[in-house]
Amino acid sequence: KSPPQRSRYSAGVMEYRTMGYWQPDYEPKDTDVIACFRVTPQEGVDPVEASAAVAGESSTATWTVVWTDRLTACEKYRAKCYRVDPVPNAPGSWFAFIAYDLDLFEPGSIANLSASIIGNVFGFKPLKALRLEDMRLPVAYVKTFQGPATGIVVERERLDKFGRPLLGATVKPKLGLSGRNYGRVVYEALKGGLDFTKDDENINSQPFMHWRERFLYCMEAVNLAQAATGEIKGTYLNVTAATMEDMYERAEFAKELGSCIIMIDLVIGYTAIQSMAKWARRNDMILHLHRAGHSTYTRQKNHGVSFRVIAKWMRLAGVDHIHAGTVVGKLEGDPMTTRGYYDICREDHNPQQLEHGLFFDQSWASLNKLMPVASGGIHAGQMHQLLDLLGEDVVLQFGGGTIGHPMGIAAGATANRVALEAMIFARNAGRDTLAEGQEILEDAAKTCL
Ligand code: CAP
Ligand code: MG
Repeated sequence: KSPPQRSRYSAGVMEYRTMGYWQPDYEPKDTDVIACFRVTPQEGVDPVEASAAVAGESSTATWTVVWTDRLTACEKYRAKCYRVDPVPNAPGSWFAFIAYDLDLFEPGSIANLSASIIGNVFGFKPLKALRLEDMRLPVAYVKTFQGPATGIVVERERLDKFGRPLLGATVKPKLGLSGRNYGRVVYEALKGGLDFTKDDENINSQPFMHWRERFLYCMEAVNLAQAATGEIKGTYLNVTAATMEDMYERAEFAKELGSCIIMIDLVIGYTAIQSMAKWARRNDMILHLHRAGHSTYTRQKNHGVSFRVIAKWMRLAGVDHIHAGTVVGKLEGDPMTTRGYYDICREDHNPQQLEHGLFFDQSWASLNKLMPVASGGIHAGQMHQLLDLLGEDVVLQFGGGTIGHPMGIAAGATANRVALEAMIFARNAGRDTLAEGQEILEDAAKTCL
Protein backbone atom coordinates (compact mmCIF):
# COMPACT_ATOMS: atom_id res chain seq x y z
CA LYS A 1 0.00 0.00 0.00
CA SER A 2 1.18 3.52 -0.64
CA PRO A 3 0.16 6.59 1.36
CA PRO A 4 -2.81 8.37 -0.24
CA GLN A 5 -1.22 11.81 -0.73
CA ARG A 6 2.26 13.26 -0.66
CA SER A 7 4.09 16.54 -0.15
CA ARG A 8 1.11 18.69 0.61
CA TYR A 9 2.86 21.80 1.71
CA SER A 10 6.40 21.50 0.38
CA ALA A 11 4.96 21.35 -3.13
CA GLY A 12 2.87 24.42 -2.37
CA VAL A 13 -0.31 22.36 -2.52
CA MET A 14 -2.19 22.36 0.74
CA GLU A 15 -4.78 19.76 1.44
CA TYR A 16 -5.31 19.73 5.17
CA ARG A 17 -9.01 20.39 4.72
CA THR A 18 -9.40 17.10 2.91
CA MET A 19 -7.28 15.22 5.43
CA GLY A 20 -9.82 15.26 8.25
CA TYR A 21 -8.59 18.48 9.94
CA TRP A 22 -11.66 20.42 8.68
CA GLN A 23 -14.92 18.93 9.93
CA PRO A 24 -17.70 21.53 9.78
CA ASP A 25 -20.24 19.02 11.13
CA TYR A 26 -18.16 18.09 14.17
CA GLU A 27 -19.82 18.76 17.54
CA PRO A 28 -17.16 19.16 20.23
CA LYS A 29 -17.41 16.68 23.08
CA ASP A 30 -17.61 17.83 26.71
CA THR A 31 -14.16 16.37 27.23
CA ASP A 32 -12.51 18.10 24.24
CA VAL A 33 -10.01 20.91 24.70
CA ILE A 34 -11.15 23.73 22.40
CA ALA A 35 -9.01 26.58 21.10
CA CYS A 36 -10.02 29.73 19.30
CA PHE A 37 -7.28 31.10 17.05
CA ARG A 38 -7.24 34.33 15.07
CA VAL A 39 -5.84 33.20 11.73
CA THR A 40 -4.46 35.67 9.17
CA PRO A 41 -3.58 33.65 6.05
CA GLN A 42 -1.00 34.72 3.48
CA GLU A 43 -2.35 36.28 0.29
CA GLY A 44 -4.14 33.69 -1.79
CA VAL A 45 -4.43 31.09 0.98
CA ASP A 46 -7.96 29.96 1.65
CA PRO A 47 -8.94 30.70 5.28
CA VAL A 48 -10.49 27.29 5.81
CA GLU A 49 -7.39 25.57 4.48
CA ALA A 50 -5.16 27.75 6.68
CA SER A 51 -7.32 26.95 9.73
CA ALA A 52 -7.29 23.24 8.96
CA ALA A 53 -3.50 23.50 8.67
CA VAL A 54 -3.38 25.01 12.17
CA ALA A 55 -5.45 22.06 13.45
CA GLY A 56 -3.13 19.64 11.67
CA GLU A 57 0.17 21.11 12.78
CA SER A 58 -0.98 21.54 16.39
CA SER A 59 -2.04 17.89 16.60
CA THR A 60 -0.94 14.95 14.47
CA ALA A 61 0.11 16.24 11.06
CA THR A 62 3.47 16.95 9.51
CA TRP A 63 4.14 18.38 6.04
CA THR A 64 3.43 15.10 4.28
CA VAL A 65 1.38 11.99 4.88
CA VAL A 66 3.34 9.31 6.68
CA TRP A 67 2.98 5.54 6.54
CA THR A 68 2.73 5.34 10.33
CA ASP A 69 -0.53 7.36 10.43
CA ARG A 70 -2.24 4.08 9.73
CA LEU A 71 -0.85 2.53 12.90
CA THR A 72 -2.76 5.01 15.09
CA ALA A 73 -6.40 5.82 15.83
CA CYS A 74 -5.79 8.80 13.58
CA GLU A 75 -9.40 9.98 13.35
CA LYS A 76 -9.55 10.40 17.13
CA TYR A 77 -6.14 12.06 17.42
CA ARG A 78 -6.58 14.56 14.58
CA ALA A 79 -7.59 18.00 15.87
CA LYS A 80 -10.76 19.12 14.13
CA CYS A 81 -11.34 22.63 12.94
CA TYR A 82 -15.13 22.89 13.01
CA ARG A 83 -15.84 26.59 12.51
CA VAL A 84 -14.19 29.51 10.70
CA ASP A 85 -15.75 32.98 11.06
CA PRO A 86 -14.49 36.32 9.75
CA VAL A 87 -13.14 38.57 12.51
CA PRO A 88 -15.44 41.63 12.73
CA ASN A 89 -13.75 44.82 11.48
CA ALA A 90 -10.52 43.00 10.59
CA PRO A 91 -10.54 42.09 6.91
CA GLY A 92 -8.24 39.16 6.15
CA SER A 93 -8.46 37.62 9.65
CA TRP A 94 -10.61 34.69 10.75
CA PHE A 95 -11.55 33.07 14.03
CA ALA A 96 -10.89 29.34 13.76
CA PHE A 97 -12.37 27.01 16.36
CA ILE A 98 -10.46 23.78 16.84
CA ALA A 99 -11.34 20.79 19.05
CA TYR A 100 -8.68 18.46 20.46
CA ASP A 101 -9.34 15.06 21.98
CA LEU A 102 -8.36 14.93 25.66
CA ASP A 103 -6.07 11.97 25.00
CA LEU A 104 -3.70 14.26 23.13
CA PHE A 105 -2.54 15.81 26.41
CA GLU A 106 -0.61 14.60 29.41
CA PRO A 107 -2.67 15.23 32.56
CA GLY A 108 -1.59 18.21 34.65
CA SER A 109 1.16 19.55 32.36
CA ILE A 110 1.07 23.09 30.95
CA ALA A 111 4.35 22.36 29.16
CA ASN A 112 2.72 19.52 27.29
CA LEU A 113 -0.45 21.48 26.49
CA SER A 114 1.50 24.45 25.18
CA ALA A 115 3.91 22.32 23.12
CA SER A 116 0.92 21.31 20.99
CA ILE A 117 -1.22 24.42 21.00
CA ILE A 118 1.54 27.00 20.56
CA GLY A 119 4.28 24.65 19.39
CA ASN A 120 5.18 24.81 15.70
CA VAL A 121 2.08 26.47 14.31
CA PHE A 122 3.07 30.08 14.90
CA GLY A 123 5.89 29.86 12.38
CA PHE A 124 3.84 28.17 9.71
CA LYS A 125 4.48 29.57 6.21
CA PRO A 126 0.84 29.76 4.98
CA LEU A 127 0.04 32.14 7.82
CA LYS A 128 0.87 35.82 7.94
CA ALA A 129 -0.03 35.92 11.63
CA LEU A 130 -1.67 33.75 14.26
CA ARG A 131 -3.04 34.52 17.69
CA LEU A 132 -4.34 32.12 20.33
CA GLU A 133 -7.38 34.03 21.59
CA ASP A 134 -8.96 31.69 24.13
CA MET A 135 -9.29 28.08 25.22
CA ARG A 136 -12.06 25.97 26.74
CA LEU A 137 -10.46 23.54 29.14
CA PRO A 138 -12.81 20.67 29.94
CA VAL A 139 -13.57 19.85 33.58
CA ALA A 140 -11.98 16.42 33.17
CA TYR A 141 -8.71 18.16 32.29
CA VAL A 142 -8.99 21.02 34.82
CA LYS A 143 -9.26 18.35 37.52
CA THR A 144 -5.80 17.03 36.66
CA PHE A 145 -4.19 20.30 37.84
CA GLN A 146 -3.45 21.43 41.38
CA GLY A 147 -4.78 24.98 40.99
CA PRO A 148 -3.81 27.92 43.23
CA ALA A 149 -1.73 26.66 46.15
CA THR A 150 -3.55 28.79 48.72
CA GLY A 151 -6.44 30.60 47.04
CA ILE A 152 -8.18 33.88 47.85
CA VAL A 153 -10.28 32.57 50.76
CA VAL A 154 -7.40 31.01 52.70
CA GLU A 155 -5.07 33.90 51.88
CA ARG A 156 -7.52 36.35 53.48
CA GLU A 157 -7.93 34.07 56.49
CA ARG A 158 -4.19 33.75 56.99
CA LEU A 159 -3.72 37.49 56.70
CA ASP A 160 -6.87 38.28 58.68
CA LYS A 161 -7.91 40.94 56.14
CA PHE A 162 -11.44 41.06 54.75
CA GLY A 163 -13.86 43.29 52.85
CA ARG A 164 -11.33 45.41 51.00
CA PRO A 165 -8.57 45.07 48.44
CA LEU A 166 -5.11 44.33 49.79
CA LEU A 167 -2.51 47.02 49.38
CA GLY A 168 1.05 46.60 48.23
CA ALA A 169 4.05 48.42 46.81
CA THR A 170 7.00 47.46 44.68
CA VAL A 171 10.25 48.70 46.20
CA LYS A 172 11.86 51.31 43.96
CA PRO A 173 14.27 52.10 42.42
CA LYS A 174 14.13 48.79 40.61
CA LEU A 175 17.84 48.13 41.02
CA GLY A 176 20.71 49.46 43.10
CA LEU A 177 19.61 49.65 46.74
CA SER A 178 21.69 47.89 49.39
CA GLY A 179 19.96 45.31 51.59
CA ARG A 180 19.81 47.67 54.53
CA ASN A 181 18.27 50.57 52.60
CA TYR A 182 15.90 48.19 50.87
CA GLY A 183 14.72 46.91 54.26
CA ARG A 184 14.08 50.50 55.34
CA VAL A 185 11.70 51.02 52.42
CA VAL A 186 9.86 47.82 53.34
CA TYR A 187 9.51 48.88 56.97
CA GLU A 188 8.28 52.40 56.17
CA ALA A 189 5.73 51.18 53.63
CA LEU A 190 4.34 48.43 55.88
CA LYS A 191 4.29 50.59 58.99
CA GLY A 192 2.52 53.34 57.01
CA GLY A 193 -0.42 51.04 56.28
CA LEU A 194 0.29 48.69 53.39
CA ASP A 195 -0.30 44.96 53.72
CA PHE A 196 2.50 43.91 51.40
CA THR A 197 5.66 45.13 49.82
CA LYS A 198 7.24 43.43 46.89
CA ASP A 199 10.50 42.80 45.10
CA ASP A 200 10.66 44.02 41.55
CA GLU A 201 10.67 41.53 38.69
CA ASN A 202 14.37 42.02 38.02
CA ILE A 203 15.61 41.86 41.61
CA ASN A 204 17.31 38.50 42.11
CA SER A 205 20.86 38.37 43.49
CA GLN A 206 22.96 41.15 42.05
CA PRO A 207 26.34 42.39 43.29
CA PHE A 208 24.78 45.40 45.06
CA MET A 209 22.44 43.16 47.10
CA HIS A 210 22.74 39.40 47.30
CA TRP A 211 19.52 37.52 47.91
CA ARG A 212 20.22 36.42 51.48
CA GLU A 213 20.97 40.00 52.43
CA ARG A 214 17.66 41.10 50.96
CA PHE A 215 15.68 38.35 52.63
CA LEU A 216 17.22 39.06 56.06
CA TYR A 217 16.62 42.81 55.97
CA CYS A 218 13.13 42.42 54.47
CA MET A 219 11.99 39.93 57.11
CA GLU A 220 13.42 42.07 59.88
CA ALA A 221 11.31 44.92 58.46
CA VAL A 222 8.21 42.72 58.25
CA ASN A 223 8.59 41.62 61.88
CA LEU A 224 9.13 45.17 63.11
CA ALA A 225 6.15 46.47 61.13
CA GLN A 226 3.93 43.68 62.43
CA ALA A 227 4.95 44.54 66.00
CA ALA A 228 4.39 48.25 65.40
CA THR A 229 0.95 47.91 63.81
CA GLY A 230 -0.49 44.69 65.25
CA GLU A 231 -1.37 43.64 61.68
CA ILE A 232 -0.10 40.75 59.62
CA LYS A 233 2.31 41.95 56.95
CA GLY A 234 4.13 40.31 54.08
CA THR A 235 6.81 41.01 51.52
CA TYR A 236 7.01 39.05 48.29
CA LEU A 237 10.53 37.67 48.25
CA ASN A 238 11.42 37.05 44.62
CA VAL A 239 13.01 33.58 44.43
CA THR A 240 13.45 33.69 40.65
CA ALA A 241 16.89 32.24 39.85
CA ALA A 242 18.85 30.38 37.22
CA THR A 243 18.06 26.85 38.39
CA MET A 244 15.33 25.01 40.29
CA GLU A 245 17.87 24.13 42.96
CA ASP A 246 18.58 27.82 43.56
CA MET A 247 14.88 28.64 43.64
CA TYR A 248 14.13 25.91 46.16
CA GLU A 249 17.05 27.07 48.32
CA ARG A 250 15.74 30.65 48.31
CA ALA A 251 12.16 29.56 48.99
CA GLU A 252 13.30 27.38 51.92
CA PHE A 253 15.20 30.31 53.40
CA ALA A 254 12.15 32.58 53.04
CA LYS A 255 10.13 29.97 54.91
CA GLU A 256 12.78 29.60 57.60
CA LEU A 257 12.63 33.37 58.18
CA GLY A 258 8.86 33.22 58.63
CA SER A 259 7.73 34.79 55.36
CA CYS A 260 4.12 34.02 54.36
CA ILE A 261 4.71 34.65 50.66
CA ILE A 262 7.27 34.18 47.90
CA MET A 263 7.38 35.49 44.35
CA ILE A 264 8.36 34.16 40.93
CA ASP A 265 8.49 35.69 37.46
CA LEU A 266 6.62 34.26 34.46
CA VAL A 267 9.92 34.03 32.57
CA ILE A 268 11.02 31.02 34.66
CA GLY A 269 8.76 28.88 32.47
CA TYR A 270 5.69 26.74 32.92
CA THR A 271 7.33 23.68 34.44
CA ALA A 272 9.26 25.74 36.97
CA ILE A 273 6.04 27.58 37.86
CA GLN A 274 4.20 24.30 38.44
CA SER A 275 7.09 23.02 40.58
CA MET A 276 7.04 26.16 42.71
CA ALA A 277 3.25 25.94 43.05
CA LYS A 278 3.62 22.39 44.33
CA TRP A 279 6.29 23.57 46.77
CA ALA A 280 4.05 26.44 47.93
CA ARG A 281 1.13 24.06 48.58
CA ARG A 282 3.35 21.71 50.60
CA ASN A 283 4.83 24.57 52.59
CA ASP A 284 1.72 26.69 53.27
CA MET A 285 3.15 29.60 51.33
CA ILE A 286 1.31 32.14 49.14
CA LEU A 287 2.81 32.25 45.63
CA HIS A 288 2.92 35.57 43.78
CA LEU A 289 3.47 35.54 40.01
CA HIS A 290 4.79 38.61 38.20
CA ARG A 291 3.92 38.37 34.50
CA ALA A 292 7.30 39.75 33.40
CA GLY A 293 7.79 39.26 29.69
CA HIS A 294 4.18 38.58 28.73
CA SER A 295 3.77 41.68 26.55
CA THR A 296 6.35 40.33 24.08
CA TYR A 297 3.66 37.92 22.90
CA THR A 298 0.33 39.13 24.34
CA ARG A 299 0.23 42.72 23.13
CA GLN A 300 -0.26 42.47 19.37
CA LYS A 301 -3.89 41.91 18.46
CA ASN A 302 -3.19 39.67 15.47
CA HIS A 303 -0.22 37.58 16.60
CA GLY A 304 0.86 35.76 19.76
CA VAL A 305 -1.14 34.56 22.73
CA SER A 306 -3.87 36.48 24.52
CA PHE A 307 -3.19 37.17 28.18
CA ARG A 308 -6.55 35.52 28.98
CA VAL A 309 -5.01 32.21 27.93
CA ILE A 310 -1.96 32.81 30.11
CA ALA A 311 -4.29 33.65 33.04
CA LYS A 312 -6.14 30.35 32.50
CA TRP A 313 -2.90 28.38 32.34
CA MET A 314 -1.65 30.07 35.50
CA ARG A 315 -4.83 29.26 37.42
CA LEU A 316 -4.32 25.63 36.43
CA ALA A 317 -0.60 25.77 37.22
CA GLY A 318 -1.30 26.88 40.77
CA VAL A 319 -0.06 30.41 41.49
CA ASP A 320 -1.98 32.48 44.06
CA HIS A 321 -1.46 36.00 42.68
CA ILE A 322 -1.16 37.14 39.09
CA HIS A 323 -0.61 40.60 37.64
CA ALA A 324 -3.69 41.18 35.51
CA GLY A 325 -3.65 44.89 34.58
CA THR A 326 -5.06 48.14 35.90
CA VAL A 327 -6.77 49.83 32.93
CA VAL A 328 -5.95 53.28 34.39
CA GLY A 329 -2.21 52.93 34.98
CA LYS A 330 0.93 53.30 32.90
CA LEU A 331 0.63 49.98 31.04
CA GLU A 332 -1.58 49.05 28.11
CA GLY A 333 -5.02 47.51 28.84
CA ASP A 334 -8.68 48.22 28.06
CA PRO A 335 -11.52 47.87 30.59
CA MET A 336 -13.54 45.18 28.83
CA THR A 337 -10.76 42.67 28.17
CA THR A 338 -9.17 43.35 31.57
CA ARG A 339 -12.52 42.50 33.16
CA GLY A 340 -12.35 39.16 31.34
CA TYR A 341 -8.92 38.44 32.88
CA TYR A 342 -10.22 39.24 36.36
CA ASP A 343 -13.23 36.96 35.84
CA ILE A 344 -10.93 34.10 34.83
CA CYS A 345 -9.05 34.53 38.10
CA ARG A 346 -11.95 35.00 40.49
CA GLU A 347 -15.07 33.15 39.30
CA ASP A 348 -16.05 29.50 39.79
CA HIS A 349 -17.52 29.52 36.34
CA ASN A 350 -17.05 31.92 33.42
CA PRO A 351 -20.01 32.14 31.07
CA GLN A 352 -19.23 32.94 27.46
CA GLN A 353 -19.03 36.74 27.26
CA LEU A 354 -17.72 38.03 23.99
CA GLU A 355 -17.64 41.67 25.10
CA HIS A 356 -15.09 40.63 27.76
CA GLY A 357 -13.16 38.48 25.30
CA LEU A 358 -14.42 35.22 26.81
CA PHE A 359 -15.20 32.98 23.84
CA PHE A 360 -16.28 29.94 25.86
CA ASP A 361 -18.09 28.80 28.98
CA GLN A 362 -15.37 27.71 31.39
CA SER A 363 -15.91 25.81 34.61
CA TRP A 364 -13.11 25.88 37.19
CA ALA A 365 -14.21 22.64 38.84
CA SER A 366 -13.50 23.77 42.45
CA LEU A 367 -9.96 24.93 41.76
CA ASN A 368 -9.05 27.70 44.19
CA LYS A 369 -9.46 31.30 43.10
CA LEU A 370 -6.50 33.32 41.98
CA MET A 371 -6.00 36.84 43.36
CA PRO A 372 -5.51 39.36 40.54
CA VAL A 373 -2.93 42.09 41.12
CA ALA A 374 -3.28 45.61 39.71
CA SER A 375 0.05 47.30 39.30
CA GLY A 376 1.83 49.78 37.06
CA GLY A 377 1.64 53.54 37.46
CA ILE A 378 -1.36 53.71 39.81
CA HIS A 379 -1.81 56.03 42.80
CA ALA A 380 -4.23 56.89 45.61
CA GLY A 381 -6.00 59.53 43.52
CA GLN A 382 -7.42 56.77 41.31
CA MET A 383 -8.82 54.71 44.21
CA HIS A 384 -12.48 55.24 43.23
CA GLN A 385 -11.82 54.20 39.64
CA LEU A 386 -9.76 51.18 40.68
CA LEU A 387 -12.47 49.90 43.01
CA ASP A 388 -15.15 50.48 40.42
CA LEU A 389 -13.21 48.69 37.68
CA LEU A 390 -11.54 45.91 39.64
CA GLY A 391 -13.73 45.16 42.68
CA GLU A 392 -12.54 44.11 46.14
CA ASP A 393 -10.74 40.79 45.65
CA VAL A 394 -7.57 42.30 44.23
CA VAL A 395 -4.16 43.51 45.38
CA LEU A 396 -3.62 47.17 44.48
CA GLN A 397 0.06 47.91 44.20
CA PHE A 398 1.49 51.40 44.26
CA GLY A 399 5.27 51.42 43.87
CA GLY A 400 5.99 54.93 42.62
CA GLY A 401 2.60 55.79 44.14
CA THR A 402 3.96 55.10 47.64
CA ILE A 403 7.68 55.69 47.46
CA GLY A 404 7.25 58.85 45.38
CA HIS A 405 4.98 60.58 47.92
CA PRO A 406 6.24 64.13 48.61
CA MET A 407 6.13 63.57 52.38
CA GLY A 408 7.94 60.26 52.42
CA ILE A 409 7.37 56.53 52.11
CA ALA A 410 5.27 55.99 55.25
CA ALA A 411 3.10 58.98 54.30
CA GLY A 412 2.63 57.49 50.82
CA ALA A 413 1.52 54.21 52.36
CA THR A 414 -0.86 55.99 54.74
CA ALA A 415 -2.33 57.96 51.85
CA ASN A 416 -3.12 54.72 50.03
CA ARG A 417 -4.65 53.08 53.09
CA VAL A 418 -6.75 56.11 54.03
CA ALA A 419 -7.95 56.56 50.45
CA LEU A 420 -8.92 52.91 50.28
CA GLU A 421 -10.73 52.82 53.61
CA ALA A 422 -12.59 56.07 52.88
CA MET A 423 -13.76 54.69 49.59
CA ILE A 424 -14.81 51.33 51.04
CA PHE A 425 -16.70 53.13 53.80
CA ALA A 426 -18.47 55.33 51.26
CA ARG A 427 -19.34 52.34 49.05
CA ASN A 428 -20.74 50.43 52.01
CA ALA A 429 -22.79 53.50 52.92
CA GLY A 430 -24.33 53.39 49.44
CA ARG A 431 -22.62 56.45 47.97
CA ASP A 432 -21.86 56.60 44.27
CA THR A 433 -18.11 56.48 44.74
CA LEU A 434 -17.31 56.80 41.06
CA ALA A 435 -19.20 60.08 40.72
CA GLU A 436 -18.24 61.44 44.14
CA GLY A 437 -14.74 59.91 44.24
CA GLN A 438 -12.71 63.13 44.09
CA GLU A 439 -14.74 64.71 46.85
CA ILE A 440 -14.47 61.63 49.11
CA LEU A 441 -10.71 61.48 48.55
CA GLU A 442 -10.22 65.18 49.26
CA ASP A 443 -12.19 64.91 52.52
CA ALA A 444 -10.21 61.84 53.55
CA ALA A 445 -6.90 63.58 52.75
CA LYS A 446 -7.72 66.39 55.18
CA THR A 447 -8.07 63.98 58.10
CA CYS A 448 -4.90 62.00 57.49
CA LEU A 449 -2.41 64.86 57.62
C1 CAP B 1 5.09 48.65 39.01
C2 CAP B 1 6.04 47.59 38.52
C3 CAP B 1 5.40 46.30 37.97
C4 CAP B 1 4.46 46.49 36.80
C5 CAP B 1 4.07 45.15 36.17
C6 CAP B 1 6.96 48.14 37.45
O1 CAP B 1 5.71 49.76 39.56
O2 CAP B 1 6.89 47.20 39.57
O3 CAP B 1 6.45 45.50 37.56
O4 CAP B 1 3.30 47.08 37.27
O5 CAP B 1 3.08 45.32 35.23
O6 CAP B 1 8.11 47.71 37.42
O7 CAP B 1 6.50 48.92 36.63
P1 CAP B 1 4.90 51.11 39.85
P2 CAP B 1 1.81 44.37 35.17
O8 CAP B 1 3.83 50.77 40.87
O9 CAP B 1 5.89 52.09 40.38
O10 CAP B 1 4.31 51.57 38.55
O11 CAP B 1 1.19 44.40 36.51
O12 CAP B 1 0.93 44.94 34.12
O13 CAP B 1 2.33 43.03 34.80
MG1 MG C 1 8.16 45.91 38.37
